[in-house]
Amino acid sequence: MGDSVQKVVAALKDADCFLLSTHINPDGDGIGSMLALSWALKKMGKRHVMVIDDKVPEMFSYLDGYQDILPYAEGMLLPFSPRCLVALDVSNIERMKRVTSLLAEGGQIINIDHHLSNSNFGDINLVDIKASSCAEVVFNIITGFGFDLDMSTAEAIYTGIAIDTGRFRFAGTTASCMRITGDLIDAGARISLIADRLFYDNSLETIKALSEVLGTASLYLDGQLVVSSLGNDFYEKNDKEKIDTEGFVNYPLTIKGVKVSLLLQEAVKGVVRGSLRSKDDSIDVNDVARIFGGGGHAKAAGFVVNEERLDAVKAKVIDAVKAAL
Ligand SMILES: [Mn+2]
Repeated sequence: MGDSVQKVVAALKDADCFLLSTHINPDGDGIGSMLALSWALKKMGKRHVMVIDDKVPEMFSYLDGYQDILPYAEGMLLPFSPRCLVALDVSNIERMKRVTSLLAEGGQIINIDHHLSNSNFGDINLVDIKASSCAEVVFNIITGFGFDLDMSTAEAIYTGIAIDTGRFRFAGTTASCMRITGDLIDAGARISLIADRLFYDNSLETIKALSEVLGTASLYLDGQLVVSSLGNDFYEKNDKEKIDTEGFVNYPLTIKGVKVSLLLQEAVKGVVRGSLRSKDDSIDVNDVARIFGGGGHAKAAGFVVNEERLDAVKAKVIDAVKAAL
């Protein structure tokens, strides 16, 4: 776990001029965690900016403060020189890309996360691998400040928890996670609206991509592994910008007898992205992803391989899963 919630609370109270960030390809946990902490810093009168080295996904535009998240731009001017970088849901410092270059020389890094694969890159590291989400860790920090929860903060935290627990299904969905969720609803989080925005807002291209992925599903290793893919030809024939494959890897995992699901995608020619999910305690997909330079959690991990064909990557991952089973 590294440093304690109390230590982070004290460090945040001490410092000023914060730069909040999350990983590239940001998800609801990263965005929600950033916004929740931003509301707390605002209440304390602390100067802060939110910057990510990616586009800000439009699907989170229902969150209050969304419009204040800035995409990184070369030579961008900030209202102050950041003295403290708070990394949220970031397993590895490289995943923030160029955002780190905005931190003033000698500035400190506070690393708040829940990934098993976290490299503890911060000066302060609060990595709670038992937490359902980074948002849950942020909830504990905000509780440490002693504020009442407001609706904006509650919805940001709820978004992170709902996404990272796979709608309250995964192992991280503990009693304490559910109690926190109860507090968020008490604070006014509009859970029905959030569910609509997160899960019932697909494009036609996304549904066609899902059909394509499901059509490729094949079983390996006596039915313990299912592999599906979305090749570069599909991406080239359709509007890439409208395809969101988040969560696709979970569908084949529902097949009876399957322990691991692998989804391979080649959105950019020559760049193969792998997503791994496990529903069996006997196999840790974080270990498998690490072989390919990635990581994540025991039951959900990913990796990116450059300059290799999708079929070649597939054969290698099947071998790695075979060895891990
Ligand atoms: Mn997360």
